[in-house]
Amino acid sequence: MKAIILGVAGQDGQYLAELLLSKGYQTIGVARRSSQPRNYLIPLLHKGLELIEGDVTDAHCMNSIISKYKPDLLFNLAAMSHVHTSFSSPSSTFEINTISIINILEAIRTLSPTTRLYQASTSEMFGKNFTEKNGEKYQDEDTALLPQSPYGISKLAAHQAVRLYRESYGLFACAGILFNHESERRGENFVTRKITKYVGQLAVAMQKEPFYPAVGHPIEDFPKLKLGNLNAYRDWSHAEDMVTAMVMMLEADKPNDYVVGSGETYSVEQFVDAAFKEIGLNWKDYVEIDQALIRPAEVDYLRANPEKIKRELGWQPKLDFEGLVKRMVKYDTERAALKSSLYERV
Ligand code: G4F
Repeated sequence: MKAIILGVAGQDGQYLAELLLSKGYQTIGVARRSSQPRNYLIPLLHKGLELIEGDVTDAHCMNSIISKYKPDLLFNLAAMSHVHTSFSSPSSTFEINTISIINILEAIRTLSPTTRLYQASTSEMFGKNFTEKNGEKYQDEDTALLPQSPYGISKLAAHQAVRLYRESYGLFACAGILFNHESERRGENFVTRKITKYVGQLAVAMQKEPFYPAVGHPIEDFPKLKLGNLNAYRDWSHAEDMVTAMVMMLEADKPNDYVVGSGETYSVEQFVDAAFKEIGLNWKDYVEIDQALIRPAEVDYLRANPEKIKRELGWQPKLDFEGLVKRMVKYDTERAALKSSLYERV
């Protein structure tokens, strides 16, 4: 069985490649051309990943990849995924997130109609909406979609295109409406990783008083952590749990869309608090609000109701919020310590 991952270089692409390879799939990873070497993909190449260059915004490129490999499974994880950035780059966000899926769907429909497609949809599509029932607030597959960012709108258009092609042409096309998912491989401009990276550096700086070479600031002059809105609530999971859901969707008997998340919600402030508590500090002494990081529109409350995927496909997350924070802080502390010791040796 053959699987292609579009967007293999990102957090989810890496975990998904590991999972598919462990399940015995021939796995082809597609990434945009980069002038920087992607050394972090070397372990995956050793495990058997075939890495090729490709761009989802180029229809010709999608046609040639899909007609050459005719994969059993195709995962579209390629995206401009940073919500705040989408406000300053709305056109390119649409090109990368929306035009791309039309290229992919058309290539599958005309060249490889038995290929099963996974589309990375997102809880950002709910925007301000939630369902309120029996005193609980959540989003599920029936909650109306009302995105609050160019990113959310671009993903909603892509989501609808996947449904349309499934219903009109009978393609096996699924969309996973994934809530926030994080890890030690998360990009450093997303809020969780930004926080844990800072906390890790602070932890090492405290041990190495009075000077912390990897950052170049003495502990008494350690720069503040600048954050935006701390009052937004998110449903945070580990990315490894999420890629398991992606594969379950494409290995199922019939195509469907599913909400995937932990079912719990925590504010950004609660994440900050939990991360600082890991190193025994009070976040209020280190965090500063920067108005430039406040978005023109915000999604205030996200909490998944993942009952459908649990019931129909048997999905269960392994790591909870506390475990996620611990794992990320531990990783970033060890990383900061390693960088610091390497610096001292040269
Ligand atoms: O980490 P974030 O940038 O993630 P956001 O906007 O929720 O989007 C992520 O999850 C979506 C799923 O719901 C994905 F579709 C999307 O691709 C991405 O993976 O921000 C989380 C919250 C926001 O409310 C933001 O306003 O944190 C708040 N925040 C506060 N200070 C910050 C910051 N976000 C970022 N990135 N950086 C800050 O300094």
